[in-house]
Amino acid sequence: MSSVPHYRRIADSLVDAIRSGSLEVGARVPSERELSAEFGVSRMTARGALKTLVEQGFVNSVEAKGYFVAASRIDQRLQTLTSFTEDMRRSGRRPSSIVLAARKAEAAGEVAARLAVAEGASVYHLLRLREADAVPVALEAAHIPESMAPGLIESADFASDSLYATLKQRFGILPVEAEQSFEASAAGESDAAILRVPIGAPVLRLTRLSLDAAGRPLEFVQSVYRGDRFTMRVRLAPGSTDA
Ligand code: 16G
Repeated sequence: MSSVPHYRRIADSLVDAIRSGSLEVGARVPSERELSAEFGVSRMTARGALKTLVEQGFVNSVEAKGYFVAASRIDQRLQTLTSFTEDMRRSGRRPSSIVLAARKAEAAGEVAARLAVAEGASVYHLLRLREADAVPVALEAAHIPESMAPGLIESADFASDSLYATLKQRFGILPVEAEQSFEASAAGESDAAILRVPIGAPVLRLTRLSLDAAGRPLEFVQSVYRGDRFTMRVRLAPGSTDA
């Protein structure tokens, strides 16, 4: 007899059905009554399974209608400084990118200020549509000082290669510290078209400034993440605001 509680076993089998596509996004999930009959458990156990799936974001509960398969969200853990490629692989998804721009540019305004380079200094501009299992999920505009990684753009194919892996392998540099900010926003016309969401759909605007081991700014990234695809998760330690 397995030690996995019955509600967990039912939840797991529904997750398998969702992952395999036999229960598609928007499909009705069997009700408490149906699950209790199918698995030979009490209604309360069946309810526990459905509640677990709602908490994990696999299923939405619709008042008086039942439970429905939710569009799957990417669970993004924020305590480590990881790349998109690593995040997607960890969540069992296949990362890919469409390179919309990869060129040299002159630093100006906020980009120059955040990278602490002079206005007009040479930076690489890398604009990528990031995909998870071939679905567009984020638009990332990265700026990297040319002096940090001369020849960066020519040294990789960013449709498939990871920026962080390229920086590490080709240039021996790594982001070791970063500051990231999040703002809720609505997709404008061009972001909506690229991310394939309706105009005005909720998005998160993220910025990340990463520093290398010597504390030098390495990348300044302005991203637009689809609001319906991500859950940002952070673990909080006890502390006090006046620490
Ligand atoms: C993440 C980073 C981005 C970085 C990218 C590198 C955000 C919020 N986060 O998406 O700063 O450039 O990973 O990913 O933008 P890669 O190594 O897979 O190319």
